[in-house]
Amino acid sequence: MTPSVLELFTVKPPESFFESSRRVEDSKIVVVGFPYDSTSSFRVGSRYAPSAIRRYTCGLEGYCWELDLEVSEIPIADAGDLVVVHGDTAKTLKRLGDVVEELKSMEKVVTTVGGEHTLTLSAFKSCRADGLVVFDAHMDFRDEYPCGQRLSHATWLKRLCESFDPSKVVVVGVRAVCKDELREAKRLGLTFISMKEYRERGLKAFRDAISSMKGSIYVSVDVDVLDPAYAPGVSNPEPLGFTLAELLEHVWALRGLKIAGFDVVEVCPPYDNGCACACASKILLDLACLAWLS
Ligand SMILES: [Mn+2]
Repeated sequence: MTPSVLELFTVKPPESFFESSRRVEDSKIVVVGFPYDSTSSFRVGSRYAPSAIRRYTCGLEGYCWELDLEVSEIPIADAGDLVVVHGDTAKTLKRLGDVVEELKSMEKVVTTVGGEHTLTLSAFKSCRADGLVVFDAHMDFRDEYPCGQRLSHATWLKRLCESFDPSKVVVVGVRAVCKDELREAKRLGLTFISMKEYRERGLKAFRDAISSMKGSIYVSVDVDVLDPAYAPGVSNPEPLGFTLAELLEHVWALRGLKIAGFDVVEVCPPYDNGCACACASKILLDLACLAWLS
């Protein structure tokens, strides 16, 4: 029998997310690890995050107070890690896209755990959502980064918006940009909420931004949206970020929207003291609960 793309391009690690032993066929939410960090420009090591976060999800109490749901009640499966090709971002993203596509054809909600943020470019397209919500300290809207490199962790959103309406994207928690990308984001009509705006308007800024969203959404959480005090182990730490409670209030505000897929990216275990992995696990738990209720 010919193996499926999923069988061909994933490997099963010894532990599984949330200690799930369910099979992909018997689940609604399927988690895929993306152990890739070849375009990381500052602190490398997010390739180790899928296995580190797996371990932390097994140690976390799986009850979500806000949604009154326990992770064991959710049909969730761990499909293992993508077999990546280090140094070949295009090939690795194509492979992830094929795997996500196959899972979507089985009507699954796909969760990808990075790894670097470039994965969203591929996973979002294959999930075919109508809107995109990104939590990130950065805008990732540069045309090239570094100079001459069009496909990287700092350019993926610019590439994504070449084939997707930027007004259907909401980026939250922005505080680290260069002037050029800010100008370009405004020119193209990208919706974004800076930390400055959040401090002035609170959660209302986000509620207003998502009020016009229709159909299904994809949610991407770059853990560096949190303040480094809460999540020190990320690839590009930026001060003046959210507390985990502030971030989760935004996540809970998504209740009522249909979630087609989501990801949690940029945790960098070699620089972590356990806090970023614990935060990433909690974010995954609440998003999984939210996706199941949607
Ligand atoms: Mn970022």
